Amino acid sequence: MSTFLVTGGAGFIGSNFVHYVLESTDHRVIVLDKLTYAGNRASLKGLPVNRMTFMHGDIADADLLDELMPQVDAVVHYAAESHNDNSLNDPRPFVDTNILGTYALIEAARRHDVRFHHISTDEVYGDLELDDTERFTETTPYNPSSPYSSTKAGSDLLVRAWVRSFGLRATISNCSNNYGPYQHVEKFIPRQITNVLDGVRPRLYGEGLNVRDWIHANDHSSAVLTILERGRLGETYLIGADGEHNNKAVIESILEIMGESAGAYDHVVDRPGHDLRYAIDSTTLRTELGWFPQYSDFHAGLEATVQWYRDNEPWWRPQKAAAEAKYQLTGQ
Ligand code: NAD
Ligand code: TDX
Repeated sequence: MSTFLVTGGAGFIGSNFVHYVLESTDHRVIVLDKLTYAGNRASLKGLPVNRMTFMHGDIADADLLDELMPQVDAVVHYAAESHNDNSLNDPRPFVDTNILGTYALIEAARRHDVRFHHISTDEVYGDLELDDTERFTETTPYNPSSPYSSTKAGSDLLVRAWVRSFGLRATISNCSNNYGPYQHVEKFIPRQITNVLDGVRPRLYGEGLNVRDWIHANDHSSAVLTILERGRLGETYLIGADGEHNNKAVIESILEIMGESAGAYDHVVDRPGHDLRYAIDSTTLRTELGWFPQYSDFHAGLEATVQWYRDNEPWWRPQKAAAEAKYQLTGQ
């Protein structure tokens, strides 16, 4: 039995990981979360209090980290500013949390010799052409496009340097786009589902031909746990579930699932610098560590996600107006 320090455990993917670990193992979890606009304690409701402790705080707080590190066997670092559109409007918090926050954490992990797993994104590799058969691999050169993805790339490079220079016992994973319960309504899929629930037409950026490689958050969690259990120190693993779909097709599926006509959406102004296509080759993780995704039917996963947002309006409603007010400023 181990104790994990899960940073950002009140956010979308972090909270899914906490649920997954507490349900499928006997490990304990300490969540460290600053509760920014994206953090929500309600995402951790109902979890066993004897195995999960919540600590409200900033990953950049070195004194707090010195208190927490002796209590844990590993850090699983999800905390980040995570939304590309926000990073275009105000990049500063991205530099603070994603770069300086990660720096504070790896320094603390080094001081206390604690195993570290860094959660990152496929966006560090930039984008692929729509008609390209290539996918990202562990050796694809870094080429981030947005303030968000460049700060994630910077944090990955810090972790790699701490491994090489200081022997930090670390692994890194770069995952594709996640969907599932507890995702903030600013993000593409929950935004469109909750718009339809509110009688508002979904909003597609540009022509909507951009492709994302969707993976259910539970599959991301099982992959991270596999890397914590069997990953080779110093390695980077790509996590993906072969779920490429363009945005237009995703909106049409949501509309179909929710009983609306396929064309009942609006095109809005495109995202500046909008990455065209992401696609992950996760062969290393599958062949070396024996991981496989369980949620291979994207349409069924989308149906379950629509149902989750139907059933959990008290969870998302408090965030909806503020998220839409931000989009109004950019006409999106
Ligand atoms: P999210 O925005 O839903 O959650 C982020 C969490 O981090 C929130 O609970 C927030 O309160 C917390 N946080 C932010 N700054 C903090 C700080 N300084 N100190 C402590 N806590 C802080 O994000 P998410 O979508 O769950 O993403 C989690 C991680 O996974 C990020 O590192 C992101 O880059 C990565 N990732 C996300 C995706 C995706 O599709 N969403 C895909 C690949 C990788
Ligand atoms: O209203 C919208 N309409 C639209 O067409 C929104 C919010 C988005 N989009 C498009 C932009 C993207 O092509 O949908 C796609 C997905 O958008 P986001 O949910 O903002 O995700 P993305 O920018 O792809 O980044 C996500 O995946 C990688 C996460 O937010 C990142 O944290 C992760 O690293």
